[in-house]
Amino acid sequence: MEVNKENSALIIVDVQNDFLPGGALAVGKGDEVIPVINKVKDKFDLIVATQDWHPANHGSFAANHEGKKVGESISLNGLDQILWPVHCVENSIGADFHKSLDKQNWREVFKKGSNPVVDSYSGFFDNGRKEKTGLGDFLKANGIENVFVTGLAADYCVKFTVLDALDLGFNTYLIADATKGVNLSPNDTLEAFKEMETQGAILVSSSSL
Ligand code: VGL
Ligand code: ZN
Repeated sequence: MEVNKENSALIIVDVQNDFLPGGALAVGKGDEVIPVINKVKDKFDLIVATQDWHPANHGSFAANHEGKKVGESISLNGLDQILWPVHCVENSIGADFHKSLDKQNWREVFKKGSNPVVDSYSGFFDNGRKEKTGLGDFLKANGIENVFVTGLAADYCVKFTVLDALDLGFNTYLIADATKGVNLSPNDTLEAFKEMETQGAILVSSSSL
């Protein structure tokens, strides 16, 4: 398929050091998405990125709940919350985008997860859907109808970004070879792919664009 540059955007989700091998919340083979994203980028005029950006006291960190371990769930402000290792703390190296990621021509970066009492997987809203990041309005203001989603992690932030994009009425494509999952359970990424497809996302490979 040919990407229509006029009304299509590339969304790069959370390609940050902490989600890459060696990082605090490393996604297996997460680094393999970088050359794919760098290459596919040339097909787009409008490129945006999201950045997980937590204060040190964030409620999604197991370390901030006495006696709780990574992977356990709690209720955070009324929402189910999986507890994660400390990651993507604002202004830390872990929160930086990977140095090999080509940031040329990025139009805007949307930070998420700054509110200590609510997590934010989607690039559009927090998990309670109370606050917008501005990404949806930005895309609409720029005449975008088609979004192509890439990045980390397939089973969390990429999935929820895709589901919200669909909900907001965008024709939503997942570039399947430009994402990798955390896989807390072994099949999580496969299940996430299925769920996104069921909800209307179109899975494409970068070589088909
Ligand atoms: C993410 C867990 C916690 C992600 C962010 O980017 O997928 N996952 N924070
Ligand atoms: Zn996070």
